[in-house]
Amino acid sequence: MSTLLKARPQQNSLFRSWQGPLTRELVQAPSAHGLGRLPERLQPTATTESVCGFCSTGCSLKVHLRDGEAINLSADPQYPVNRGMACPKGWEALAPLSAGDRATEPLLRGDDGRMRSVKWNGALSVMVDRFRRIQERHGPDSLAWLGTGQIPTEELALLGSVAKFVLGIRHGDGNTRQCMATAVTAYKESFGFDAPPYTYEDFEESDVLVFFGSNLCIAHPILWQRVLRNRRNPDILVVDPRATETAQAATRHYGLQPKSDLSLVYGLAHLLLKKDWVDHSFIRKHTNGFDAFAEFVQAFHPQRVSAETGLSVEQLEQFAERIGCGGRVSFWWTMGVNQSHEGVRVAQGIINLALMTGNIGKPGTGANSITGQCNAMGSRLFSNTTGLLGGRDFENPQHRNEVASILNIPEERIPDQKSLAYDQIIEGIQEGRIKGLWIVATNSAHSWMHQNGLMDALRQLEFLVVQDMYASTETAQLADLILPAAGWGEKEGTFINSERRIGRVRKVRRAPGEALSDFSIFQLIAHYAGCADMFRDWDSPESVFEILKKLSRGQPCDISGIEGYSALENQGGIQWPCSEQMLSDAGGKVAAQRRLFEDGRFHHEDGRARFIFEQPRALPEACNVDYPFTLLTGRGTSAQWHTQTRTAKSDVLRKLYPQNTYVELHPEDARALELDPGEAVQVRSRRGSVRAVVHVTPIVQPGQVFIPMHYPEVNRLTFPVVDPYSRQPGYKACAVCIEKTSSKDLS
Ligand SMILES: Nc1nc2c(c(=O)[nH]1)N[C@H]1C(S)=C(S)[C@@H](COP(=O)(O)OP(=O)(O)OC[C@H]3O[C@@H](n4cnc5c(=O)[nH]c(N)nc54)[C@H](O)[C@@H]3O)O[C@H]1N2
Ligand SMILES: Nc1nc2c(c(=O)[nH]1)N[C@H]1C(S)=C(S)[C@@H](COP(=O)(O)OP(=O)(O)OC[C@H]3O[C@@H](n4cnc5c(=O)[nH]c(N)nc54)[C@H](O)[C@@H]3O)O[C@H]1N2
Ligand code: SF4
Ligand SMILES: [Mo]
Repeated sequence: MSTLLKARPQQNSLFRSWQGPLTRELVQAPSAHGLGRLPERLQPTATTESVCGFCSTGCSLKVHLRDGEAINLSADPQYPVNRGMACPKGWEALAPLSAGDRATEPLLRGDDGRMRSVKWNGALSVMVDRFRRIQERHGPDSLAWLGTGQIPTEELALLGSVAKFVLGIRHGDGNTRQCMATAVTAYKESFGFDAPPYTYEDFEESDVLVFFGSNLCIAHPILWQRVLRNRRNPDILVVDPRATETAQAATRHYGLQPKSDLSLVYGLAHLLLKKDWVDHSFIRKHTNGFDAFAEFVQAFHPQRVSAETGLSVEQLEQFAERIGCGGRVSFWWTMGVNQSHEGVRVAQGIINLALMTGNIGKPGTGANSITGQCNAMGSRLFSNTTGLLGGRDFENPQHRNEVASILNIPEERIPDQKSLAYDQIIEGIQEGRIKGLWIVATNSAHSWMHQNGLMDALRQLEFLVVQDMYASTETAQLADLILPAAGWGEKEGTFINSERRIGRVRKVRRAPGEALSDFSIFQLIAHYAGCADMFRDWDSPESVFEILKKLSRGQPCDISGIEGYSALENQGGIQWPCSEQMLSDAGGKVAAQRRLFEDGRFHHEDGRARFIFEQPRALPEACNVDYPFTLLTGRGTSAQWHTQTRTAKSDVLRKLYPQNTYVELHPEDARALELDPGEAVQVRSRRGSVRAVVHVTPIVQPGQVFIPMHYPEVNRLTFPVVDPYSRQPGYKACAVCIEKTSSKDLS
């Protein structure tokens, strides 16, 4: 292995980001930062385990209880995912539960515009009644809901079933659209099912790990720790326009131009073919469409790709060599790929690289999309939004028939068309077709693109219901009815993590005031809608888990072999699939780490994976003289979670990130604009403007700027574009300008 490739990255202090050195320290010595400390008089009397409710890593936390209530927690040393580690958010997971702005009673907006507390029966009768009247006046499709990937699977399935089968709301989508829709579509088309193939052990088993648009150190710090445990002295290649913490820790950083990934992956395929670093036998036996793909990439010669990506021909050749000669190669991607106007094709381009080199179904390999939210995968399979329960299709009559007979409901209750996607729901509101909206566990008014457009749409609604832990979120403030929900730690269920591992989530605290679990709220809504009977068997999360097992039987995500919650608790979570057949073949216990496609059989009817490709398209909003910078957005620190409704409530976490909105700007650009670090600027796009403090750093390239998504104004700037196949927003590139403001330093 060439020593050049193994060279450590530059250790330039200017590269230090806010978050950098903290991450490692926090994982290894959290108490030095005040995490996990407990006064002696408060020693616990019992301990239980629960999977963390922030990111999709799915770490298990040991929750220490006194008189049945959680008083503290620590990282679980036994769990196969995190092995005794947790990031700052995990250590502080209990803090947000005690926040002063928790929603503790239902609140209803009166005619005078003021919110007043109401009893649950009043709140839910009003909700059902208002929704019914809207449907009577404007037709059945005048309602919609927006859900989440952050509540247990049992709750998601109940929400999707009550909404579609009881309330007759056909259009439901979730914040997973903002996050995973691209990976879902890419996998379905390429593999025949939404099936991320890896197990976390692959981080430790690879010789070459390639990360596309993934800032693992910040967004999945414990997965990064798994990479660090790799004993094969791996090459770590990071493809990201920014020199992120992850890029700095890598052996190679490919700082490409934003949204030039498609050209890059085709250029790599071109070079692999030219050198014949290709697994012809795997391609012949297990794939379709390779010849057309090989023909297509002929046009992506290195000079062209160099011009389009900004990477040199030598860099491209080196990159291809690492893939072609590196041994076990695993490809990983996250939001730098998914959130793009052509994300599906980029993801499939990455899948093509894995297929053509035979890097799939073996240890240390795979085309691996890393999920984001704690239960994004549960939402993908069981939320009954885009897909019918259990990874099925609403448009497939046989699938509708199966679900109707498993659930014992009339088949006509199951819509025979797909739901509108998130952006189409918002468009429906703007065009006056959708009049009532129910938002559950997502903060759209902060997180959706082109915020000013979204706010106008939400204000146009006749009735907006927001079901959240907090009454103070940007979205809740616009609601006509707020339903107070219990949060993580206050309810039971399961999450599915990035490696398809189903893990237990437990109630370790009582919810404040009259707040109820989302599960209870959905049950009550079915009751007030007069359909409680239909859900008689859905009387607890554990009984819903049994229903999910039935719904999954025979599907690629078959979990019918999991004996129940106790099996999940005793075995450190269990990955899907785990069918009855697999269980009996394995003598009663399946292996703790399993990857998919070991037999080379994919989920298309002919068992083959497909090579899918398309010409790259131009950036939807290019820079010009008026808007000369490309704005990138994403995660800021390992201590901040999304719209900050939870993480901002922890005193410890608040110390770990800058309080004011900041924009990262390259030193050359700062010089040209005569800006000093810490100065205040306006960042302006064609849609809005944000005041921010300048952070001068070569982490960003000249001509590019970065603002973390955690600050409430960032989406005033973003450009409303979606990938045409996945309808996932392209949050990660729009044109902005930077203007000096006369106001004082904000820092
Ligand atoms: N601390 C923390 N952790 C989180 C979250 C959080 O809010 N806070 N959220 C969770 C969720 S839901 C998700 S989805 C994940 C997201 O995890 P990541 O996707 O890793 O995080 P991001 O910072 O959104 O984006 C990753 C990188 O994409 C890069 N990028 C931008 N444009 C391009 C491009 O055109 N090409 C390439 N190759 N890269 C590009 C950005 O510079 C950024 O460094 O994180 C999860 N983990
Ligand atoms: N510019 C830009 N925008 C982005 C992104 C980006 O990279 N750049 N990333 C996108 C991505 S990947 C994602 S996933 C989204 C995330 O966007 P959101 O989903 O809007 O972000 P969260 O802050 O996680 O919102 C979750 C909401 O649910 C509430 N909540 C938490 N737990 C519970 C519960 O158990 N029950 C109920 N009822 N409520 C609960 C929280 O208080 C919060 O209001 O943001 C997207 N937006
Ligand atoms: S890495 Fe993710 S799952 Fe693990 S403790 Fe941190 S937020 Fe929780
Ligand atoms: Mo996400």
